[in-house]
Amino acid sequence: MDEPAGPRALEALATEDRRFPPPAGFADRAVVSDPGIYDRAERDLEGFWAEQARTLQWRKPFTKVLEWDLPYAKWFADGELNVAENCLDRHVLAGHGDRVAFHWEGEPGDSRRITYRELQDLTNRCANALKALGVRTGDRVAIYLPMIPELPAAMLACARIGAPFTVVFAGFSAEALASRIDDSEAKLLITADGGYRKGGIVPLKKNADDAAARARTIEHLLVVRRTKQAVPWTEGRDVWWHELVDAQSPECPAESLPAEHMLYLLYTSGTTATPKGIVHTTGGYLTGVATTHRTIFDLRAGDVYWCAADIGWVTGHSYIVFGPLANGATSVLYEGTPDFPDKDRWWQVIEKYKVSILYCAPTAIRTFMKWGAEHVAKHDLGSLRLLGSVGEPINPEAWLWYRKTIGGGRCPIVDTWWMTETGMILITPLPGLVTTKPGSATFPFPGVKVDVVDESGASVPLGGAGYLVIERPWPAMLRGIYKDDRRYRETYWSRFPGRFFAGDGAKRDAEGYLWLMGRVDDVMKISGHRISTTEVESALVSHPRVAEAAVIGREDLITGQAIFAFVTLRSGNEGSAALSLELREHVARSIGAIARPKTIMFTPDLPKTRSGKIMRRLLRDIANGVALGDTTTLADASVVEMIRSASGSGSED
Ligand code: 7RM
Repeated sequence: MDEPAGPRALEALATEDRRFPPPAGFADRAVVSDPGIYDRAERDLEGFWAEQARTLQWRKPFTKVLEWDLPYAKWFADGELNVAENCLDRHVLAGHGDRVAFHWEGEPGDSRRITYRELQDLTNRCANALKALGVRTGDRVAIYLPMIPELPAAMLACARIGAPFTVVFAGFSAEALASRIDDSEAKLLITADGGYRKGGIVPLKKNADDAAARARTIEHLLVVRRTKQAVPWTEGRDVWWHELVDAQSPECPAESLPAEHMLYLLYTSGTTATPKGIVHTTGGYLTGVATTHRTIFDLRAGDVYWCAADIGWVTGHSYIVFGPLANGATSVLYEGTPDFPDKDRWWQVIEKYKVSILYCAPTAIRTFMKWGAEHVAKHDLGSLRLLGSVGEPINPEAWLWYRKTIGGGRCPIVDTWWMTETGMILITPLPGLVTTKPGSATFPFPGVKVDVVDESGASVPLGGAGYLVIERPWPAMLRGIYKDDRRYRETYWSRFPGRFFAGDGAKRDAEGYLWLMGRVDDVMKISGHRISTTEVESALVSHPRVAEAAVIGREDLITGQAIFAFVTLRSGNEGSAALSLELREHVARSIGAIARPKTIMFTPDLPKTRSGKIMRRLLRDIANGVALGDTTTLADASVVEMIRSASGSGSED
C-alpha cells in the first residue's frame, strides 16, 4: 500500500489557515442550526437514525434499527416501504403534484419541465411496461441512458416493482456494459437510440446491441427515442419506449418491500481489472441520502438545486435522484457538457432556472478557472446561496475561486467526502454550523465516526497523516459486493479488522479538521471519475502489439490525475506517435473515453521487484518528477535511469 503522493499532499501539509464561519444571515435560517445534533447522534446513534427514518413513509413500521453482524449491517430490517412511493406518491398526495421535480435542459437547447405528478405518471407507465416485458420483483434491469428524464423514471420504475437496477454510465463502451450485464444477469436493457455530446451523437443503441449480443441474459431492449437517427433493430427483441410505455396505464401499485431489499447495484473500479458490483438496499439507503441531502445542502422551500454530476455515477444516484426526490426538491437535470455550445452554458442554466444550490466536482471548477471569469460574468448568479464540492480533493486555490467568482463571496461551501460504497456523504461541514477551511472536508456527519490510523491501525495524533477508516456502520452503507463475499471482506474489512478501510489517505490538523489526500491504492480519480490502473493495463495488454503495461495517475492541474501509461511492446514493434494514438483509442474503445490514457511512454522494460512485481509507485514518482526514494528492492536498477532519462518524451494529445 502506498502513501498518497504529489502536490496535493504537500499542499495539505502547508495547511491553509483562512477560515470561513457560516454567514450570520445563513446560520439563523439554516435547516440545522443547533450544534447539539452532533452530541445527540453520538449519544444515541440508533435513536438519531430512527428519527430520520420516520420522516419517510413506511408500509410496515420498523421495530428494529440496526443489526450489526460485522461486516454486514441491516437497518430497519423488519420494516417495509417503497422508494418510488416515497419519492413521488407521497408528495403528490400531500398536494405537491404540480411542483417541479426536474427542470430538464437538453444539450441542444430543448427543455422540459417535469412536475412530481408527471414524473409519477411516467414512472408508473414505465413500471407497467417492465411488467409487460416479463420483469418481476427481484429481476435485474440494466440501464444505459443519457441524462434525460426517462433515466430517473426508469430507476424509479424498477424501484416501484422491486427490480434491482444497474445504471451503466453512457460514456462506457459496449464491452464495459456487457460485463456489467453479465455479472448482474440483467434480463432487460433500457437504452436510447443515441445521446448528445458536444453537438455530436453517441451511438448508444449500437453499443447496446453489441453488449446484448455478447451478454447472455438480455431478453429485451427498451429503447427511448432521443436523437432520432436510424438505428439497427432486432424484431421481437427490441421495443420502442414511446410505443410500449406511452400505451401503459399511469396507475401501478408500489410493491411493499423489506427495508433490506436490494435497490440497485452500481459497478465501481477497485484494484483489479474487474469492477465490483456495490449493493445498495432500500430503507437505510433512502434514510441516509434524504437526511444528508436535506441537512448538508440546507434544503429550504423555494430552492432550486442542481447537482451537475452524471446519474451514471453514485453522486447522481444519491444526490440527483433519490435524496432530492425523497425530499420533494426541485432540481435541474442537464444533459450536456459545460462548453456546449459555449463555455458559459452552466452559468446560463443557473441564471435561467435561478439555481440556489450548486453541487459539482473540483475538476469542473478548475476548468472554469482556466477558461476565465469572463464567461461567468456574462450571467447573473445572484440566485446562488450554497455551493458543494465532491469527487476528489479540492485545492484551496480552486475553493477560494469557487467561493468568490461563483458564489459572489456570500455562499458557504460544503466539501463532501464519500464513495460509491458509502452511498451517502460521510465527511462534510453542516453549512449553518461549521466554520470551513478551504480544502478541508472538515468533520464527520453526525453519528459518523472516523479515524486516521497508521500501518498498524493505531490512531495518528492530531497534526498527523495516515489512512482513513470508518468506525461504525451508517444507514446507506454498502451491503456487500454482489456475489463476492470474499472480495467484500478482503477489500474493506481485512486491512484494519473491524473497521471500514476507505482506501484514502487523510490528515487531521491540530483542530481535528480532516484533509483528504487522495487514494492510497491502485484506484485513480480522473476528473472525479473512478478508474483502476489495472483495468487500463489489462485493456492495453489486450492489444496485440503490447507485451506489458504499467499505468499510474499522474498529477494534473485540471483533472486532478491524468492517466499515464508505461508500455513495453512485443519484440519486433517500435513505439511511434501513430501507435500511441492507436493504443489510446484501443483503451477508449474497450473501457470508454474517460479511460483513454493522456500519455503513453514506450519503454524497453519496466522496473520490477525481485519477485517480479511492477513498481508502480516508483513509476508514479518518475512521472510526477518526484525525487526517488529507495530503489534497492529493484531487480534491475538501470531500468529506472533509462526510463527517467526518457520520461517527458511520452506522446500526448
Ligand atoms: C462520491 C464519489 C470515491 C473516492 C474517494 C476519494 C474521492 C470523493 C472527495 C474525495 C477528497 C472529497 N464516489 N473523493 N469525494 N476526495 N475530497 N470531497 O466520488 O466512488 O466515485 O469515488 O473519491 O478518493 O475514495 S467514488
